Amino acid sequence: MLLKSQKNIKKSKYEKNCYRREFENEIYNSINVCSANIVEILGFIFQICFNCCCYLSALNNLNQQLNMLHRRRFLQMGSLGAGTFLSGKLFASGNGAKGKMPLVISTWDAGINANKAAWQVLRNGGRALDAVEQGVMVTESEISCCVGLGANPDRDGHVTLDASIMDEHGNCGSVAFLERIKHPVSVARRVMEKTPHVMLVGSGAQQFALSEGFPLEEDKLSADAQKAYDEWLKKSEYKPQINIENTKGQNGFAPAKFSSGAWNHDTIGMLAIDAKGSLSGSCTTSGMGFKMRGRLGDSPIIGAGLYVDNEAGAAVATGVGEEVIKICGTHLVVELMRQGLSPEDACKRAVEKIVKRNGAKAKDIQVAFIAINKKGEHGAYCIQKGFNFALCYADSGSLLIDAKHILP
Ligand code: SD4
Repeated sequence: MLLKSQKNIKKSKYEKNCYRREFENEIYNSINVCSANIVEILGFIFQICFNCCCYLSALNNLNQQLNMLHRRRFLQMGSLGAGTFLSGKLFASGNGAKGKMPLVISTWDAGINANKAAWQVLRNGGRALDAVEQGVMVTESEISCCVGLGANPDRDGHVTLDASIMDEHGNCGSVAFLERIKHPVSVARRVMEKTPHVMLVGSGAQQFALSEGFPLEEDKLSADAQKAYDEWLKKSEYKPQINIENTKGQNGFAPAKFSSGAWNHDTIGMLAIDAKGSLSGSCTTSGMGFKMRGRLGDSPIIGAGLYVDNEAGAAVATGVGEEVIKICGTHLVVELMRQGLSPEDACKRAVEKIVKRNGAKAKDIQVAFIAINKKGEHGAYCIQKGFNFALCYADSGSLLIDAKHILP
């Protein structure tokens, strides 16, 4: 009996051991199955993540390619003259947040008076072309001033005048080396409107002016100009003055100020955009004071001293004309605006080009550009400190603004 029960006990121990081993095996197996599944699941998740990354990077690439395509198309449109598209779009936005229409800007402080006359035309819905002609005529009429017959003569003692004008249709006219005619800008307009030509010079320009009814003025220097010329003759030093303000009235090649108190600048350039969004520009000058007889600067040369393209913008230059001619300055500014640069950036690029090609000599040169684009935004830039321009877009009058400069 005892033996039997002992056997039973043994058997049950044995069975228990068997059960335990079986149970352990099962657990072990299920752990194996589980871990295999976990590895499989992780692999699956990894695969999904990998696919997502590939998909996102492909999307990103596609996006970049689309952007580049869009940008290339934009630049092409600018340079190929699809300015029509640009201007249409911009003009449709009318008086944008930054741009103003109508608006007039002109070079130097003499621009304040000139802008008044131009503004009268613009505020009454007049054409920008009439505004830029009538505006600078005011400066041409001032006797103690920088432009027109009251200005400084050439080194032989004769006042010779250059002027140009350009309208919204790309028509242009200019006169150069014109003597004894009070309003060269109006003669330039007649060349544009009444002849098949763009430019008339010297006695031919004078003959044309007389045939158009412009009176022949006296061959006499203004009191200020006579005084300055007598002074200049003492040394007869031929050294063009770059920036009259920088002389502080001393040791200047030409007197810094006229007896009227006006600064002795010898050019006015004016740009306007009218209520219809049409652009025009004008430029009139006696050229550099005490220049060589027969010398022409940039002012009568279309694309140098003045350029207007109604699809892109308008620009006018002042300063050492020779430097402006060498880079076709105002044409460059307008083309840069067509490519999307702001008027200020376009003017800056053009003066940078002059500075770059002159190297160390640039410190002796002053050139400034002013510009407006189709939105009525304006801008200016000059090589060195001292250039300012007058801006008018309201009855309250003009603001005189110092332009930014490249050199200190
Ligand atoms: C010229 N650009 O005859 C003119 C001079 C000028 O202010 O602008 N003076 O070269």
